[in-house]
Amino acid sequence: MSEQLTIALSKGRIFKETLPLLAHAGIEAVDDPETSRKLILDTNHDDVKLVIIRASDVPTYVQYGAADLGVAGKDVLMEHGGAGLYEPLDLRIARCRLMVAGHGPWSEQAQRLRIATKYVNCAREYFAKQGMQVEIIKLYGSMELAPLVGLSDLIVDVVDTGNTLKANGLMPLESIADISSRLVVNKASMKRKHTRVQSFIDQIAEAVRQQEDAA
Ligand code: PRT
Ligand code: MG
Repeated sequence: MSEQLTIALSKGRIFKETLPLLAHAGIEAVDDPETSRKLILDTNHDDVKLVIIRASDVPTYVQYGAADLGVAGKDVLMEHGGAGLYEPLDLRIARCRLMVAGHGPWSEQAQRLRIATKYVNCAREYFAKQGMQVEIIKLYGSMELAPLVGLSDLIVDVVDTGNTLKANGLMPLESIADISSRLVVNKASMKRKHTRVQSFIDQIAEAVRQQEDAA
């Protein structure tokens, strides 16, 4: 008897960097999500499917059991809050930092500082810990634009090379967290499909170790 395993992934860097880890567990995608319009990808195993969704939707699919497992950035997981999820493994891929950025160091001012971000929960918590009263402005992308057009004083976003900040005349100011992608597992799947899920986790863990050793 073989149980179905559904794994949620996002296109782009997470898919690209997860593929070699899946290959180590003997799983290969039949279609390429960058060219296919399919949202459910078959693999070389009849009982393993990949669902391709927005990065920020991965925790939700796994939380509700629509996928047994998923790969999501720690930034996305911190923002989601992690309810209903186990996070058994740091995949050490898609690494970056969650940062505060702006034109320059901020100073106390009469009005509350305005922060543009898609990470509203992370930003609120960070500035509260600093004892700063701020106004959070929710955006869905291109946060770097906000300070340039006077929408906000600062942004909270993930930064890798910093080139995007630089190209827009911004600088990194404070680091909130080091980010990498994590394997997440639905809590009910972990119980009901324990042997299958645990052996998948073990194989991916071994792949991560091998990749680290090779680096
Ligand atoms: O694109 P979409 O809105 O669908 O979702 P997404 O942007 O969340 O997905 P995706 O695939 O871009 O990112 C998935 C995950 O990759 C994120 O949740 C992070 O955990 C991780 N990651 C690693 C990054 C980066 N590096 C990164 N550089 N996510 C986004 N970026 C952005 C960055 O914000 C900047 O705008 O890429 C741009 C280039 O970065 P620099 O600093 O190298 O110039
Ligand atoms: Mg993106």
